[in-house]
Amino acid sequence: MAEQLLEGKNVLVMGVANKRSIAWAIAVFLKKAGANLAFTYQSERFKDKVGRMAEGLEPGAPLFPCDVGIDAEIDALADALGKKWTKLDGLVHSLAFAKKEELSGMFAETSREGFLLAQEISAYSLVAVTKRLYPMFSEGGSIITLTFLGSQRVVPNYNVMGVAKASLEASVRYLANDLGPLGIRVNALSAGPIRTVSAKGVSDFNKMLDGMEEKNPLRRLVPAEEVAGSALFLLSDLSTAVTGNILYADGGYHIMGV
Ligand code: NAD
Ligand code: IMJ
Repeated sequence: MAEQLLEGKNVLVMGVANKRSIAWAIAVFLKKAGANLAFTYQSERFKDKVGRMAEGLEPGAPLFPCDVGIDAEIDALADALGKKWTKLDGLVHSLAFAKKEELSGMFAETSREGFLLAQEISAYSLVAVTKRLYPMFSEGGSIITLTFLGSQRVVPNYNVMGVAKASLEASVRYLANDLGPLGIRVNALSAGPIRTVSAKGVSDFNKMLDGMEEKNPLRRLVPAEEVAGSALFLLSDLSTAVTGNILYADGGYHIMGV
């Protein structure tokens, strides 16, 4: 059944760095559902690795560089993708960045530069990429981004990223309103903590994972492969009535009080 869900659909996946990336787990799932995939990578440093992974999953899959901090690279991505595909049906935005020094200690110590950088890469990038790519969604489609509960609640050390994710989630609502008339849906998927490069080195991460597992209604953490199931739902025609939503794929953790 899931084999047919994305048959004939073209989906661009942004944010694969390695096999642990949430974007990668999503790509693997989308492929199983029959999607045609294209990938972007952040910089030369990731080119060979992401290229090999993409080639293994889908031989000949289009692959483009795109540092979302550089408008010219987003323009070049849109041009290059337009030459490969005549239409786009799905976009996975799975990337974020803040300076490491802003992700511990007091949020009150956040620098102006660090605040703006987190906003630029982690929130504005969704707007920037959508702005260039929505004209390619000629038959409508679905855009998803990845977010985290730290946007709504204070999560220790998440700091400037929490504020950037709040901005990202609000951007999802404004984009959903703009693009709804074109049949393009925009949603965010709020994942629980997952051990990826982006979670590496987070102070007390292991302690936090233990605490969250105990408190979680499902009494377990949710791996990227399960988040991918919700991504498939949001990208497929099963969710044609869903837009502007924040879907929690966190085992229910977000409902808990104490
Ligand atoms: P990851 O490190 O594998 O992915 C982050 C990606 O962001 C990388 O591919 C990196 O190349 C990309 N990136 C950073 N700066 C960029 C730039 N300037 N231009 C282009 N790409 C850039 O980690 P992940 O955990 O898979 O993170 C993916 C998304 O999931 C992020 O938005 C993150 O906030 C979100 N998320 C992660 C968790 C978690 O616990 N790991 C939980 C909820 C949400
Ligand atoms: C990140 C920092 C602090 C607490 C955190 C996280 N918790 C979780 C994460 C509790 C789950 C991971 N997460 C949800 C993210 O969105 C991570 C974003 C991120 C991570 C890094 C680490 C390396 C770096 N910059 C980063 N920028 C963004 O230099």
